[in-house]
Amino acid sequence: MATVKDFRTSVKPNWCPGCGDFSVLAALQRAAANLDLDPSQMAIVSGIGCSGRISGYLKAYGFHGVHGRALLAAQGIKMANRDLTVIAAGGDGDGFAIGTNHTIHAMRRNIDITYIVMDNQVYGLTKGQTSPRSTQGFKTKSTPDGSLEREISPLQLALASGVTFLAQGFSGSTKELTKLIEAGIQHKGFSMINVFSPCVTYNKINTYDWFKENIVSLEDDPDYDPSSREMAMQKVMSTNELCTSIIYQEQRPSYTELLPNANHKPIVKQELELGEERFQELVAEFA
Ligand SMILES: Cc1ncc(C[n+]2csc(CCOP(=O)(O)OP(=O)(O)O)c2C)c(N)n1
Ligand code: SF4
Repeated sequence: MATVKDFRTSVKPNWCPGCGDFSVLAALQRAAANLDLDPSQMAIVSGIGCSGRISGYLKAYGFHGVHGRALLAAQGIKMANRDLTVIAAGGDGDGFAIGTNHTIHAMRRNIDITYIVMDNQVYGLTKGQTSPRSTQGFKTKSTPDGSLEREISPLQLALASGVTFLAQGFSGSTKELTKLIEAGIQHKGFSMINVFSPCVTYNKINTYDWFKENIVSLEDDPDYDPSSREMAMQKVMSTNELCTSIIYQEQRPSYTELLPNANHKPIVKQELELGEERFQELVAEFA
């Protein structure tokens, strides 16, 4: 049986004390242990940002990619070796600014990876500029008079893009977050988990206390049915996206299951030798 220790590296996170990303890392390690995953059969791909450093802190194959491009590498890895558990992770800037298109297309493609967004509603690594998740009026050095633009709505975006598993968690509730990550990893298809992960240094509005006062858990609503996309959309809109728990889940064939070579071995496990006869046949095709 795997333990949390199996997913720890010797590298000490350099996040600010109190950063919400610590809880995301802890929840991911705990979820991996609870699911008895093998670190050598797991890959984590991240973008650039404070949140993106997570790929160096989880013991698994790690790829610290380019800003906004975590999902590209993660999808490539999954297609080459669908036996791996693939996690993509990054900030709200990574996923909902520069990487928005990739997020949308990965969701409609329904490739079997888990995408964790550490949503602190600000750019942390580059020292506190406004992100597309910052609320209208949010003041930073880049918007001294307050952001003029409406914030993006990740949950509505996900539901409209055909996501098959959507959850939202909070770094102040690591237990609930662990359960959500476990469910996301177990889901066969694309799972997106948006996590309110406060930036204690640059976001003095959306703090732990603010979230505790404003978020509601859908688990408290006995009539809530996460298999209804319509109900999910209504709930997300009526709570102004401030809800946690599994918001929506449906089963649909994943991209890798639909691939024409789906019944063959994963690409990385296929024999490389062509054989002289087959080689000559190929050469003849292009002669
Ligand atoms: C192509 C590119 N554009 C911009 C940057 C600068 N940059 C690095 S991190 C970042 C935003 C970080 O915010 P977020 O993704 O929300 O992550 P956080 O640091 O808040 O966890 C930006 C704009 C970059 N590294 N590469
Ligand atoms: S700047 Fe913000 S997001 Fe970055 S490590 Fe510090 S608290 Fe976390």
